[in-house]
Amino acid sequence: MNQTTEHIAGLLDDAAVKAQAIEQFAPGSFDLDQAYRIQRASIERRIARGDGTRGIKLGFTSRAKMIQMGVNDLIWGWLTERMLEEEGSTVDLARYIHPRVEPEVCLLTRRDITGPINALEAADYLEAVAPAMEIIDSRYQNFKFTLEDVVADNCSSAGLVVGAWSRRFDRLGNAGVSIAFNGRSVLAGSTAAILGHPLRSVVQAARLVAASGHTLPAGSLIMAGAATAAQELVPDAHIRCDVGGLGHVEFFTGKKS
Ligand code: OOG
Ligand code: MG
Repeated sequence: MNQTTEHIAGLLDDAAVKAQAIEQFAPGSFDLDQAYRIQRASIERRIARGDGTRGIKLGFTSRAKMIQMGVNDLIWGWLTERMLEEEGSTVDLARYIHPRVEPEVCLLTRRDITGPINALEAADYLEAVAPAMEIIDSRYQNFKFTLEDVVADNCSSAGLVVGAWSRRFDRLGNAGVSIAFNGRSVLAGSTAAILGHPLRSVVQAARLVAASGHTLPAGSLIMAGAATAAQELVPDAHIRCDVGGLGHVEFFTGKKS
């Protein structure tokens, strides 16, 4: 691993730890392959501090997200134990730089994923599904990045809140999703926006992880990607996400620090 990969991983990791944004890298500083190596090197730093990988997330699985961020390729990053925020708890916004929330579904695997799988096989690899919210927090100033930048930054992963698990896989497709802040709806859409059907996120996850030379052990989480654009979190609020047929998930934000 060359110096630059480690160096850039260190800058991004520090930014996350200190909750302080850094400047975007100069265009062409690294290509996509190196961006994924930087991403992994930044995760290794978390692991060295006692954190552990818990699964993966997909990004830009919906048009709404691609349009919001001006980026148009599927990306993936790692989820770790310490990113898990407890459902119903109060999230400390001071841990984040400029957090945004996204309505998602989370899938729990029941078999090791060691290579590509197809859409018909996907449900067979799953133990359960839950309504979820992802808290993304770009380590770049003003949430501005190229595809390479955001991949190096572990795809803005910062937190996730997962609701109750069920085996209602039949309810996954075209379910209405919404997020409300203090009872007022701020985002609405459908799980159909996630690659047409969230089970396709499992297919893509398997393909991408296999291509990277990694495997996903049984019991991994897969965040399917946002169904809508992301919304900036505000302090002192009740945040609730409803996913039709799957239930809801909620948390609170703390006072401004
Ligand atoms: C990148 C992460 C995108 C999603 O669900 O599409 C993502 C970002 O927008 O900062 O998590
Ligand atoms: Mg997301």
